[in-house]
Amino acid sequence: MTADCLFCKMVAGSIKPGTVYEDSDVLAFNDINPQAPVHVLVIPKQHIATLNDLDAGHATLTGKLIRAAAHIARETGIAEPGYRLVLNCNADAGQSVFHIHLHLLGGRHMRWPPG
Ligand code: DGP
Repeated sequence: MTADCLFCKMVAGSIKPGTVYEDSDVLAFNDINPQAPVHVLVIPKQHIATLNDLDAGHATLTGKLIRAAAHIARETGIAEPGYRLVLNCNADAGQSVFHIHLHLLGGRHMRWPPG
């Protein structure tokens, strides 16, 4: 846990997110500013600031994040016709919270390329 990290406070329970999924390693909650009918953030409970901070020891954890996102997609009914996972890394990608998170977006048609 990092004291000044918003998402660590959600993991610790001092800020209550709209939790949609939780297990021993992963927490998922509704985004405060949804960009699609379903917009869930899937985070590791462990504080990792950016994608650039992942190493080989995080391989199992990153697999759990993706599998949790797929589980939530099924549970929220967006697995078909489809959904998108986004992981922003640093300034040019628009990362604003420096605790890695997958954006799970669905419930509408997605355009490509993203902005
Ligand atoms: P990113 O820009 O990729 O770092 O995404 C950060 C996301 O975090 C953004 O979509 C909005 C969301 N967010 C920021 N503050 C809060 C909050 O207090 N609660 C929730 N549920 N989401 C938040």
